[in-house]
Order: sequence, then structure tokens, then C-alpha cells
Amino acid sequence: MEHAQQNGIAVNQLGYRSRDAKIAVIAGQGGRFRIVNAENGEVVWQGQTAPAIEDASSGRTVSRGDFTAWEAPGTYRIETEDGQSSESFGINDAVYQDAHRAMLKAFYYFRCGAALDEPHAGPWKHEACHLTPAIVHGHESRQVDAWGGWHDAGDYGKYVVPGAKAAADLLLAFDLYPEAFAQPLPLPESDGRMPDVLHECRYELDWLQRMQDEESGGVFHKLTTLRFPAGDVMPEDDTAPLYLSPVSATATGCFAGVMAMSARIYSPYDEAFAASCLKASERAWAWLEDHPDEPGFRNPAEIATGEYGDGQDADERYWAAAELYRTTGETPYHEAFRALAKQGSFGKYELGWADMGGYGTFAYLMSEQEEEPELAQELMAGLLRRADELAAVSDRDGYGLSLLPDQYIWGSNMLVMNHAMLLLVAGRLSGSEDYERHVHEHVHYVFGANVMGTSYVTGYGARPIRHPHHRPSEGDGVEEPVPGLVSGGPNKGLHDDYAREHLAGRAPAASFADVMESYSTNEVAIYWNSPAVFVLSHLV
Ligand code: G3I
Ligand code: 9MR
Ligand code: ZN
Repeated sequence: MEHAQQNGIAVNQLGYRSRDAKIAVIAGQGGRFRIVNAENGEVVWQGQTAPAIEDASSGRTVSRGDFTAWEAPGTYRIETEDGQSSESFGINDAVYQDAHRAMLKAFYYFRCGAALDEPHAGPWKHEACHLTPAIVHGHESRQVDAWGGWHDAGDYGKYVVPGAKAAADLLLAFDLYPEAFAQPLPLPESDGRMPDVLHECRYELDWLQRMQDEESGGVFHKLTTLRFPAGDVMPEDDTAPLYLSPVSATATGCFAGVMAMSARIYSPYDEAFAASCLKASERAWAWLEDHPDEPGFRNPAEIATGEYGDGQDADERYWAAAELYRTTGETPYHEAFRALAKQGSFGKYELGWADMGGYGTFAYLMSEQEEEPELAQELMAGLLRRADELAAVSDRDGYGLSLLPDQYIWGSNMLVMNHAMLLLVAGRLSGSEDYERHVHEHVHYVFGANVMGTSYVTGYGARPIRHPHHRPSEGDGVEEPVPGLVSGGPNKGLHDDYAREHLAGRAPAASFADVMESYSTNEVAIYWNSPAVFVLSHLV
């Protein structure tokens, strides 16, 4: 059953930091609105909405009530003269702390190959899973033991490309906001020396290294069963044979990128591990150089799990070259990066599982190595142009979001958080604070300031999603889903039977259902959590 209903006054259900932008999005023509102290019913502040907007994404007329000026800590709700009332929310500077930790802890819950024990997992504990070696597809007598890593999502597949994105987001978050990771989570590996975020990423990076083909240095695209198990199977009960799909250039490219990044970031904590990352990256790079014209990955005919198909590998190569240059300072990587940058046939500001050029651009712009001034200027100007475009879209959107109506695609919440991440990096590199309020509104959207009136993060907010497409949450017999998971969010593409039957005709941002069956709107995934951890790292 779907519980979420579209809400009259949408707010961030977690609440607001005192100094942040604060906008209540009110359905209808608006007018006067008031802030009421939720404890004693007293009216503490009154305001007037801006003129109403026809909001194409939500399909609604909405009015924005800006109460940024009200900064006093407390618990409140918003009311209008026609009798509407919002969920109650807090104002205080610690509103994001718990959610940030839970969204990072989520990666522990995604772990494959290790038992999740009660001290760390609470009621969501389960046995170890997927420990049998994987058969190399097409070479059936060969097996590779690639245990570990994170399950991708609501399914138990492990895919290199989204895994590299997720790890990169967390590593970048740590790199830019180390103080956000000072507290232990804790994890089984917590040692008070290396921050837990690095322990958690290491769990994935070790698996990624196992995915590198010993024979060629290329990286297998994915490790999955032949098809998806039923929706309530616990990981330890998913015992069908495991297969490695063939090596791909996209997997090998982003592997080289995230490994070179890891070599740099782990070096102060674990020199031997850092060295193994660099070696793995260089080997992957050598494979890429030997394979300049690779076809895009397609699922072998027998394998029906997630494809992560992508015909364009220049962006992954670009990312790899940038990170290898940033980490080693060696000229050939700079040359390769410049050549790829000139090619121009791919997005240089994208942070998705398919288009990863943004990571290369970030690495080059943040590098301490000598850069080519014209190229750096060009990339910086492009980054700011992109940020300005996102800000301009946000200024016209009813909910302050940078998504256009046709961007409510499968995993739209990843775009919401990727855009906020890009705005943060653009602000940091340029010294501009102009993007800050847009970042806040993107976060507010995820936690409830959206047309569904839903918090898209399990366990957080007054009306969080309760029925994500997540096999452990469905199969574990625990009422509450695993906490801290980010739902994919509205998808106007109607890519599952539930959506086709119940969501046809809805506005893009309302094409969402909090039901397990709707995997194309309400699945969870590591690479939807990871940019959200990055963004919240700025706010804690
Ligand atoms: O990029 C185009 C866009 O240009 C176009 O306007 C739009 C119109 O629908 O489509 C966009 O492509 C979509 C693409 O996602 C965007 O990234 C495709 O339609 C859509 O089918 C595709 O969905 C992917 C889905 O797998 C199906 O392949 C999701 O991105 C991807 O996140 C999802 O990943 C799954 C794995 O396969 C298995 N594990 C769970 C995971 C999350 O659901
Ligand atoms: O459960 C699967 C989900 O994890 C994947 O992201 C999705 C991608 O296509 O597929 C889901 O599996 C569905 C399958 O594709 C079609 N039959 C119904 C399955 C859901 O139970
Ligand atoms: Zn597993």
C-alpha cells in the first residue's frame, strides 16, 4: 500500500540550521503564513508568500514562503490562513548530524560477504553471503574469488562502475570535509586511528581490487547471479552461482580513477594499501592503452541482472588520467588528460554512473601538480557555467530544484544530490557563496520539501519512505526498513509494472510510490546514498 500523499505545505522534515535558507512550499495561491511554536501553539513569526508559480515538474501551482529570517532554535510548524498545516520541524544547527551518520552507516548495511552482527547492525543483522568463487563467463572452467564489497542496491549484484562512483563520492567527501568524519560510527574495524569512512571505503576498494583480472589487468564489469532473486530473499539465502561478466573499458577506466584517488588519500594511514592501489591503477591504465577501441559493455545473453551499459569510455579514461596525474605528477598522464580534454565528446561536469567526466575535472582543478593554465581556466569556466545554469533552473523551480521536468528519470535523487555536489565544489573552487542557498534547497527536497511530502531517506523525517525496494528490508522480518537509505525517487519513465498501472499521467516529480514493487521509483542504491553523504558532509 502506498502511504505517501501529496502534501499541502512541504518542508524539510529534519528541520533547518538557524542560518540556512528556509522556504515552505505551499500548494495554491499562497498569501499570509505563520510559524507556530509546535510545543505551545504560539505564533512566533508571520510572513507573506511570493507570487504563485506554475511548477511544471510537480504539476502544481505553488507559493514559496520564505522564512529564512526566523533563526531561533525550537520546534515549529507552518500554517496558512486557509487552515493548512505542515509537519513539525526543528530549527537548530545539529539537524543533519544523525542523518549524515546513518547515511554513511548505510554502506556497512550494504556489505557483502561478512556477517552483520548485532552490536553493529542491531535488528538488521544477518549472516554472511555470496562467498562462493565466481565463474568467469565464457571461460566456465575458470573461477575468481571476488568476495566482499557492497551490494549495489536493493539487489545483490556487485557492479564496478556504480561501486567506483560511490567510493569516489565518499573519498571526496572525506578529502574536502574531514571534520565531518571525526566521530566513530562505529564499525568492526574502528581503531581510533584511521577514520571510519576510510575503513568503510576500504571494504569496497578491496573488492574492486579482486575484480581486476590477474591475467590482463582489465577489470571485470560486474559480479552477479544470472538473474535477480525474488524480492524477499535474504542475502545469505541467495545461493545461485555467481558469474563475472567480461572486462569492460568503462569498468577499467573508473577503476583506474578511484584507485589512483585512493592511493593519495590512504597514503597517510596505510602506505602499503596506498601502494597496492597505485599499482592496480597503473595496471588498469596499461590495459586501457592497449585497448583504445573497445565496444561498450552489453550483458551477455544469459545474464539478466543490471547492465550498466555505456558506449562512451572517454570520460572514464579522462577521470583515470586526471587522478593518475594528480597522484604521481608524471607527464604521460598529463598528456593523456589534455588529449582527452580536447576531444570534447563527453560531459566534463557529470557525476553519474555512465558519465563520469566530472570526477576528472574535479581532480585536475584540485590537483597540486603543475597544470596547463589555459586548460585549467577553460575547465573552471565550464564548471562555473554549469553551476550558474543549475542555479538559474533552481531559481525558476517551485521547490528550488535544479532538475528540469524531463530529468525526473530513474534515480532522479542521484541527480538532485549530484547537482548539489557540483554546486558545492564550484563554490569552493571559486570562493563564491552564491550557490549555498541552492544546495540547502536540494537537501530540503530530499528530506520532504517535495510534492510528495515524503522524506526519501529511510528512518529520517516525519514521513519517510517505509517500503523501499531493498531485499533485506523486505525479507528480514523487521518492521522498519534498514535506516539511512536514499530512495531513487520520482521517475516519469514508468519502468515497472506498478508504475505503469498506478503512476501514468502523473507530473514528473509526483511519479513516485512508496511501495516495494516499484523498483524504478523506490529502490535504494549505494550511488544514491554517496552524493547525499557528500552534500551533508558540508552541513554537519
Ligand atoms: O539518460 C536517458 C535520458 O537522456 C532520457 O531522457 C531518459 C528518458 O527516460 O532516459 C535516460 O536513461 C535512463 C537511464 O537510467 C538514466 O541513467 C533509462 O531510461 C533508464 O532505463 C536507466 O535506468 C537504469 C536502470 O538501472 C535500468 O537499467 C538506472 O539508471 C540505474 O540506476 C539502474 O540501476 C539498477 C541496476 O541495473 C541493478 N541494481 C539496482 C540499480 C538501481 O535501480
Ligand atoms: O529487483 C530488481 C531490481 O533490484 C533492479 O534494479 C531492477 C532493474 O531492472 O530489476 C528488478 O527486478 C525485476 C526484474 O527486472 C523484472 N521482474 C521483476 C523484478 C522485481 O521483482
Ligand atoms: Zn552478498
